[in-house]
Amino acid sequence: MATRKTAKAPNVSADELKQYYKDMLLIRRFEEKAGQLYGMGLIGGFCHLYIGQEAVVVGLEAAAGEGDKRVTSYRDHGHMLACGMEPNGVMAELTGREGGYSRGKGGSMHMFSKEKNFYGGHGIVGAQVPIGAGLAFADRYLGNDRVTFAYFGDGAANQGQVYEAFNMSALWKLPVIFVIENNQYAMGTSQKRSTSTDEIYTRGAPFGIPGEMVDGMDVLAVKEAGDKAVAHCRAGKGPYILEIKTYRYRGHSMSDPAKYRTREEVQKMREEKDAIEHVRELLVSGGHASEDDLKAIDKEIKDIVNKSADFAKESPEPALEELWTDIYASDIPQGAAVEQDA
Ligand SMILES: Cc1ncc(C[n+]2csc(CCOP(=O)(O)OP(=O)(O)O)c2C)c(N)n1
Ligand SMILES: [Mg+2]
Repeated sequence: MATRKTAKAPNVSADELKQYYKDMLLIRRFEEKAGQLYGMGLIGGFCHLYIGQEAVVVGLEAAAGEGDKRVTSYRDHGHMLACGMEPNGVMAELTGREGGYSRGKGGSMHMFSKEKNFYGGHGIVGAQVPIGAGLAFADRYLGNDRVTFAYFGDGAANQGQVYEAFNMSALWKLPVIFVIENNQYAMGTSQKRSTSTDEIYTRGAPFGIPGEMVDGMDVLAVKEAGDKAVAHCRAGKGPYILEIKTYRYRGHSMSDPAKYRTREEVQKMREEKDAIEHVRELLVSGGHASEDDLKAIDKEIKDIVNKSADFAKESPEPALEELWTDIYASDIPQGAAVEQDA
């Protein structure tokens, strides 16, 4: 395949590089399996695959620290796996089974993990952005140095509520990184047809929010930009925008015939820009992994994914009584004694 040069020598250890490779491969193989299960009728409803975009979430998760939060859209399986949620629980949720993260009641777009600080999975375009600002507000209020990653798409970047969230975040110096996953399409509408600028990251400027564009097919570039954004937020300087240029190889959802772009366009991205191939080349050319090592990793990942599919198939459908659970929160902290900023 055509090689793409990384701007500079990777500033990460061989172990880190290998970990990025594994993390991205897990997302890809997991989603390929989800696509198969969908085709077999084992997954119903909507299912939006993340294949092609893996470097975005893996690079940013590598920049995140303990206690940091994340919230995203319906294209969310990659985010869940990258923040450490269990493949078994995610696959079981996709198939609507009791062993799933929402006990089979949420499906692809509605999974959460309090333990991993993953706040969904949201089907309303852009709705997660003010939620991200709210999560960051909570951390600012509590006086800790946690950071929230609020992911959204290029299409969502044209939503009014995004700018309301920008305004309040800037005003209150909230520790939130607005991550625009610019995969260049919003359903069948290309960025060129929908968006007034091809530099969406500049839209924070009127609010005084710094931003930058990042190559989302290069996990190292994403990690580096993530480190910078995290340091900015942790230092109490307020929000930061990362517009990460990426590409989805599959349709918008499983039911998209993808008539709005050519096969050649997709093929070219896969052949020339694929983020996983990029790291594979760095591992091999740097002498960090042999072809046999990579085969072993591939097998290890496939085993995890196959096990998650078996787990999902074996998990029962939720019992009827589940209809009445998880409706109201029962453990809302009352009058938590937190001191407000002066
Ligand atoms: C408020 C709202 N309007 C419209 C839709 C229908 N819809 C679902 S996804 C989508 C496109 C969003 O594109 P983008 O933000 O670029 O994210 P991507 O799917 O590319 O990850 C639209 C219009 C919706 N779910 N919610
Ligand atoms: Mg998009």
